[in-house]
Amino acid sequence: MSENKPKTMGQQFGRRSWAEPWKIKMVEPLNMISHEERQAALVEAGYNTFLLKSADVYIDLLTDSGTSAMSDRQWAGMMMGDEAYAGSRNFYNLENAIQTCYGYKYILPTHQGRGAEHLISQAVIKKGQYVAGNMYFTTTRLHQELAGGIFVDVIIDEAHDPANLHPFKGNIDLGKVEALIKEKGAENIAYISLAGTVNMAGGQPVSMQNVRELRALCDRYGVKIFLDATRMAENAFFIQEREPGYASKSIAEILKEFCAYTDGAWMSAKKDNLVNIGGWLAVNDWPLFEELRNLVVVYEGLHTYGGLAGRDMEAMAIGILESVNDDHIRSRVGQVRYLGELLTDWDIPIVQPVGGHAVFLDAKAFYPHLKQIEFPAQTLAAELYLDSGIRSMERGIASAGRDAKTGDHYYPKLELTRLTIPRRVYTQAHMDVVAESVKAVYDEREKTRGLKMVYEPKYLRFFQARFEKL
Ligand code: PLI
Repeated sequence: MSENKPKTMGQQFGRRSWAEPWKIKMVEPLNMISHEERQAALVEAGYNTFLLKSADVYIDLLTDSGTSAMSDRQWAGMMMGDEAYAGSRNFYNLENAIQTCYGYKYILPTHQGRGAEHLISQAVIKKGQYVAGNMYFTTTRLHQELAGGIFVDVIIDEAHDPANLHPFKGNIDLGKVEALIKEKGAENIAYISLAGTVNMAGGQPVSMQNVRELRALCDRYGVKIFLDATRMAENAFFIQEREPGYASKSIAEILKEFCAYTDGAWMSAKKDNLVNIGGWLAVNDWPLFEELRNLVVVYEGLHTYGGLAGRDMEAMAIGILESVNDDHIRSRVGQVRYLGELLTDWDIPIVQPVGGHAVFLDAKAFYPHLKQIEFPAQTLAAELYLDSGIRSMERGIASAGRDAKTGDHYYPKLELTRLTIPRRVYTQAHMDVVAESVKAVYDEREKTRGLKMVYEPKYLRFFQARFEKL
């Protein structure tokens, strides 16, 4: 092993194998179509993995969003749906689970994460205000911009370097935040948009020390902090593993302590909370809650269902309690890490350290001969599908979109292809198959040509854009 090669977590910390804290009761068949059929499906989908039919996919690593397997308890909870229009008992169970695990006072359900992002952005951002965040997320930034906000990235510089081994690459650079507040004035900062873990950086965590210091800084200037809690349980795992003083604290304790430094949170429950649909919004401030509670009836549904069925809220309430179980999180992150370590052992360039929900292939290093405007990460996702029917997702220039003011492409430093692992769905053998396919595509990398975009929708273009081979 060369000296500069990043050490895997196993090499750094020693290794004892983990196993999933569950066994399988029901299975869903997988099907792999032929190479010729995959080639035709790819052309039909405009080389965009979002436009493939699920039936044409073998192992689906497009996203961890809404793709979890629910537990027997959650399925039983679905049968306990109280489908009343108002005041469903499942809402109160959900409210209780969020208050218990995340610690916020006032809760609203929403149909999914972006429903909550819409409401908080509309309620809190005044036109022309700045929103400072630890790297953008696609839907989050769009809702902030649609509300008139101007997003400013204040993540630490290390986050933009795929090879940097900083243990908390999701951290906020407090110097950048303070400089922004001083330059623009605290009254012109709508809030700090803090995400744990940071999706676009590779599922990288934020440390407790960082949020504690951020709180102190924001208190000095009277600035609010709202948390994107979508993968906060996974973030808590990294704090437990890496931050002094937290090794003997439970995921539940760490999660609650972290949230206590923030003024509220929005959630895509389709990730950490182990459901196929749902989201929520939670704040501690009553006047703000009153405004949000009023807005939710306009866009989502009454404040005790927010666009969800009673059964969905029940599954979510149970999923929240399961999501803070230490053994669950350890095996969940452990599976992602297992895949990352296989690829690291083969010298395949990925974002290091391996994050919480996905392994991110470094497409710039994978295809150094492709310019960024030839969509290396999109190309890699297409090649992987062609090789083995594995579906991944672009997280590079296509996802970054265009500057709303100038209309130019954003050219993000990170040009990544995400192998996102659904929770409790695939086995270790599936991870082996995935790693071998990535290796096969890597071995062919020098022959690979890029793509050009031939259709570009106005909003969140990566979902529906179409490409052709150069
Ligand atoms: O997909 P939604 O609307 O439930 O949630 C939006 C959303 C908000 N924040 C973060 C950090 C996300 O990752 C997120 C959705 N992520 C998707 C769909 C993903 O594939 O990563």
